[in-house]
Amino acid sequence: MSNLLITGGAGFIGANFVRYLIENTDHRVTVLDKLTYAGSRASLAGLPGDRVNLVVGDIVDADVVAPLVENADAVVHFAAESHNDNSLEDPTPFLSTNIIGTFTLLEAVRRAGTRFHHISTDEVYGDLELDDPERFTESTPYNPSSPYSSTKAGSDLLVRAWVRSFGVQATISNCSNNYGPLQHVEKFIPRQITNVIDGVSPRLYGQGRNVRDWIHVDDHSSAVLAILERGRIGETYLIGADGERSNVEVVEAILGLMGRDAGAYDLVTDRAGHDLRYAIDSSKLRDELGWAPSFGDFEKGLESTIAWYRSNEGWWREQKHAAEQKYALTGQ
Ligand code: NAD
Ligand code: TDX
Repeated sequence: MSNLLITGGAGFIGANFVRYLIENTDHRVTVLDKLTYAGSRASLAGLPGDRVNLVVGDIVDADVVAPLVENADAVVHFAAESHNDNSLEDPTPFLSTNIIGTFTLLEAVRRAGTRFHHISTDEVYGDLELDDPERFTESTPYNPSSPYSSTKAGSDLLVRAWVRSFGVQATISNCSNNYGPLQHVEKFIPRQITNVIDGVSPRLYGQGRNVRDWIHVDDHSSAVLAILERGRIGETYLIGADGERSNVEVVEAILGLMGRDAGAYDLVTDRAGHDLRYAIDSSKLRDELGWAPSFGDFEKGLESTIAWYRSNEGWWREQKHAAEQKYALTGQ
């Protein structure tokens, strides 16, 4: 049994990863999370107290980070400011958490000699044309578009440099868009599901033709565990499940599954610098580590996600109001 330090473990993907670890391994977990607007204790509710411990703290704070890293066998680093729209309104916390926070963790794992896995995004590669036959691979040049994705790109480059210059034992994964339970309602899929529950029309940016490559969050978790256990140090692995859909297709699917007219959505102001299309070629992960996704059917995954939001209004109701107030300011 190992002790894992999971940063950002009270957020969407981190909390799902902690749940995945508890169900599928015998590891013990310490979560380090600042509990920003995006993190909540409720996302860790019901987990066994003898295996999961939450430390509320900031990854930028070296005094908090150092002892936790020293007591861990490995660190999996999810903590980030994660929402593109927020990064357009105020990039400041993105620079602090995503860049300085990652730097602080890297310095701690360098001193302690601890294994490190860095969670990143396909957005570091910029975007693709709708008809481009190529998809992103590990050798696609970095070309981020937003304050969010540029800070994630910067954090990836820090990890690569700490591996090369200091011999830090790190791996990196860049994943496509996740969906599933416990995702903040500021994000596309839960925003539209909770809008429909509230009798409000889904909101599509621009013409809704942008394409995202959707993966169920549990498939992201199984891929991260595979890389942590069997990935080669210094390597980057792209994680994706061949789930490309245009935003309008996703909204039509949500409306259909929730018993509404497929055309019952509104087109609203587009996102500044809006990336057109992301698409992942995950051959390296599949061929080298034998990973494969379990959620082959996007519509089924969407159906269970809708069911989760219907049954867990207590988890999202408070954040819904605050998120919609923010969107109202930008007409979105
Ligand atoms: P999220 O916003 O839901 O959760 C982020 C968590 O980090 C929250 O619990 C928050 O409280 C915590 N946090 C923020 N700043 C912190 C700080 N300074 N110190 C400690 N904790 C802090 O994000 P998410 O969607 O779960 O994303 C997790 C990671 O996965 C991020 O690194 C993101 O870049 C990456 N990623 C996300 C997606 C996606 O589709 N959501 C896809 C690929 C990669
Ligand atoms: O109301 C909306 N209407 C809409 O059309 C919202 C919130 C979004 N959109 C569009 C913008 C994107 O094309 O939907 C798509 C998905 O939007 P987000 O959920 O904001 O995700 P995205 O910007 O693609 O980034 C996500 O995936 C990569 C995560 O938020 C990032 O953390 C991750 O790195």
